[in-house]
Amino acid sequence: MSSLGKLVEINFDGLVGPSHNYAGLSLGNLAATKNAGAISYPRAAALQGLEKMRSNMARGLVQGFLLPLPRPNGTLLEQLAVDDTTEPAIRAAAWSASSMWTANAATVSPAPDTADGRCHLTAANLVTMLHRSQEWPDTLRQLRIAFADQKHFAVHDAVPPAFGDEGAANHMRFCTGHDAPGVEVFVYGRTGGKFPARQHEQASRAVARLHGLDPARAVFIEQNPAAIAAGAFHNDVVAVANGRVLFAHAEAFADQQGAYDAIRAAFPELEVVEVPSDAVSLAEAISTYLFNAQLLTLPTGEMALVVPSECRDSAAVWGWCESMLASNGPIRQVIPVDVRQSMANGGGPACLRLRVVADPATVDPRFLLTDAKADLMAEVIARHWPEQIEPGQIGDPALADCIIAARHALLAALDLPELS
Ligand code: SUG
Repeated sequence: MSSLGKLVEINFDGLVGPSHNYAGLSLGNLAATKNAGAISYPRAAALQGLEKMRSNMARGLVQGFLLPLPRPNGTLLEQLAVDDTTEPAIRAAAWSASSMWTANAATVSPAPDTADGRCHLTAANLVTMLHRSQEWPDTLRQLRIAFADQKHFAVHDAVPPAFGDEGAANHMRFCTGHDAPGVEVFVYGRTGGKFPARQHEQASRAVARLHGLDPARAVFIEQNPAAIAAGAFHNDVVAVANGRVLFAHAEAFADQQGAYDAIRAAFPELEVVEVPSDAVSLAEAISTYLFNAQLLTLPTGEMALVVPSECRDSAAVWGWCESMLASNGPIRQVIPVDVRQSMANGGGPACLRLRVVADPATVDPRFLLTDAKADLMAEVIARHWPEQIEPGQIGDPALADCIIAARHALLAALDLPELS
């Protein structure tokens, strides 16, 4: 067993890349399909994400980040022999900034949960969607730099493509404290509905084995097929966990009571905060992304729910949040944040971050945010990120040059030449 320093949750947010656009590539992701063809604002999008990072850091939390992947992806364009006759969506895949949603970058098992006492990360293959399937080799490269310390981290290749894996978006961890072993819950979908089930049970089981989890502390639960059909393409659209708390919609799981019982059997301290369907319908939960929230333990010990500002615009959702706060439950604050550019592609506050429980001193410091670094990033974004991208510009060589140069400017500013 390695010696464990002070383990804290570090949120690694994906910085929104300069090619951020609305191409409508994700079937089953209602926001993304609805906004297909809209004009995107990459600069505003990146600054919104950075503001979220800054506000969490200002609350005393350790904040990390992962950087945009190289786009347009020349390898993918070549592999698909993209030419003037190719459908726009195929070309757009190679331009996607989807790596911003780092909840899909990997699944993470903190050191106290694993057989060898290291924190394990498995890059997610994301095979269900073309534009996301190109991410994992570059994500892996980045994870291997950020978590290069092999005494404390083990970074695994993605599981084979026969089994779709969408990473931490379908994974929840319960614990009484980060130094104690937790219980890890994997939520998978079954195919057959009108939209793809993106997380395969066998991918989840392989990840649990790769990470050396104790089978008594790993729970596998089926997502409600009705939730997938209603647009919950990942479990984190209808449920989120932190510490002892599971915050979930009443229709999140195929067998709701069975899911609670299975988690409680492995983790008796479980506290469920369930939102009933008559207070917030599945459709309203999905359009506001109430559950795609960051459920954070603040340094004071209080739990706060960082929700998209869309939640405040919904009378049903905001009313429910207010009554929850009045009821004196475990969640003591609800904090709206504006990530509307990401939301329009189906990515809320929780999609934008990968949680890694680790001693910050063991992480490559170039991936940890400071106020000065945030200022520097904001300057690079303001100078280099396109203000807007219209759908017809995807494929434009001048725009491609601008996007490539923008990313390189950021890598230079952050002293990460290995990623160029
Ligand atoms: O994979 N959207 C992403 C959103 C991911 C949200 N992540 C979590 N729930 N954790 C997706 O569907 C849209 C891109 C486009 O259509 O251009 C997109 O990929």
